[in-house]
Amino acid sequence: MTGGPGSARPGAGVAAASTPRAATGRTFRSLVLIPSYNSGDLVRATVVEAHRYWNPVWIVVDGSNDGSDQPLAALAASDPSIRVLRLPANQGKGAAVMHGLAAAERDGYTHVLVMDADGQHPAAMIPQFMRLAEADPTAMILGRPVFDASAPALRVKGRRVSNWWANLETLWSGLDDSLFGFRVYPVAALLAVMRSNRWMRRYDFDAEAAVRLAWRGVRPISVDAPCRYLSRDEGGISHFDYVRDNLLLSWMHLRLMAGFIVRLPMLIARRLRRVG
Ligand SMILES: Nc1nc2c(ncn2[C@@H]2O[C@H](COP(=O)(O)OP(=O)(O)OP(=O)(O)O)[C@@H](O)[C@H]2O)c(=O)[nH]1
Ligand SMILES: [Mg+2]
Repeated sequence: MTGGPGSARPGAGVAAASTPRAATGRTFRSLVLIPSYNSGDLVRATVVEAHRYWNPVWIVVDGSNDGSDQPLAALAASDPSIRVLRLPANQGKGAAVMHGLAAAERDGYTHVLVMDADGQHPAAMIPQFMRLAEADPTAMILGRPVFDASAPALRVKGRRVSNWWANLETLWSGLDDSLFGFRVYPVAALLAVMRSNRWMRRYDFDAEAAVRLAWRGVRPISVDAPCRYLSRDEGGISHFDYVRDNLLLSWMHLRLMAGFIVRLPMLIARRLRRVG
């Protein structure tokens, strides 16, 4: 495996040996990709924490104008396994991930673990997720969020609606959570899906990626992963806008339902093959 566990000492990660995979014929190479838009102080801490467990770690600064990219530049200057990519203007989470994916593809990476910049995701689980991806490089490894009391009830309930639709759209093929952003994706498959349509560039990325990859036959493997909501005092920051982003998600499910209807015979046939 190229790309490898960090050494639990920031900035001192070690790269493990390459592992050729029979399943894909390609060497499994993975990195951690963190899209960041105005993430405040948390993004630096998130990168340092992720780098304790993996290298390389790449950050896509999505047109941030809050100065949060400055400490990242310093980190990257001191450690070649940390890399900062920049978009000149804000383009949305999906567009930021896609920018990082294209660069990862150019550098020969087969898998990326995407995680949020805002300290909500469990960096300590990165090695486990990477191991699962390496064991089945054709699958996607999806975090199944385990919320604590810090999670706003409205958000927890709201995601059940999106999850229900995503499960219908994939004929209950195993997407436990459609929205959680802590995941390992096969790079080539996700880029193919994203290049085939002009959606998935903003907050509609996570759910649409899971559904479209499942349609493509990428098997979801779901793993429980804790998700924290940090308080304002802790620097907690969210760009989720209830009206704008719920409208975006509703439009997304509308077009995914259209895609679902077209694919229904294929999904039923696939289901029957699995049962038979
Ligand atoms: N919302 C948003 N996030 C972006 C954008 N570009 C990059 N991101 C990153 O995408 C990740 C998710 O953004 P959040 O606003 O926290 O969305 P979320 O985690 O689903 O929402 P919460 O559950 O409220 O935290 C963070 O790492 C952001 O920095 C963007 O244009 N909008
Ligand atoms: Mg968040």
